[in-house]
Amino acid sequence: MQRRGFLRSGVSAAALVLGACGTSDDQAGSDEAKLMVSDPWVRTTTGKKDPMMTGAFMDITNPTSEDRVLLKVSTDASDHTELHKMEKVDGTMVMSEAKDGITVPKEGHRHLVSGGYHIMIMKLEKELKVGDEVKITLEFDKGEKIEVTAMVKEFVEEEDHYHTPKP
Ligand SMILES: [Cu+2]
Repeated sequence: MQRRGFLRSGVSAAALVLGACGTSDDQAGSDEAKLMVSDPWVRTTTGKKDPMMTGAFMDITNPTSEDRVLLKVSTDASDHTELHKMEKVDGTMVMSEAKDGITVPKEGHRHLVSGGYHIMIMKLEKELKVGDEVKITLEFDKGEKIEVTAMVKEFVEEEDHYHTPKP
């Protein structure tokens, strides 16, 4: 009963996100610069070779005067996410887990893209169709959590990024 399994895990993920929101102590009126996330989206799994996994992409802006690190991500689409990086090793793009997290440089940006650092959503039990929404919660090194709603989209250039360039 895959479907029932999905419903259960979906509910527990949503509860976790709510719990996280309840503990945040927002300093209203503070002029302290804050991390920002923009343009989040998730690649559709419709018609993909491996519909159990996909990537999430976005831009993270760090206006503060210190490097910050994205340590953990959770979603309401699956309980299984990883932070990944892609690097060129001997001329081939290789994907691996970013075990130390993803650094967002001070007074700078980090673009999460399919050919670089990105978020991997795994063990999906439901198709993510174009137009669906996925709630994503990002956790950073100083404990702040940012929740965003990512739209599911098609990514037509994917082959160019994920596959080894032709010799
Ligand atoms: Cu990946």
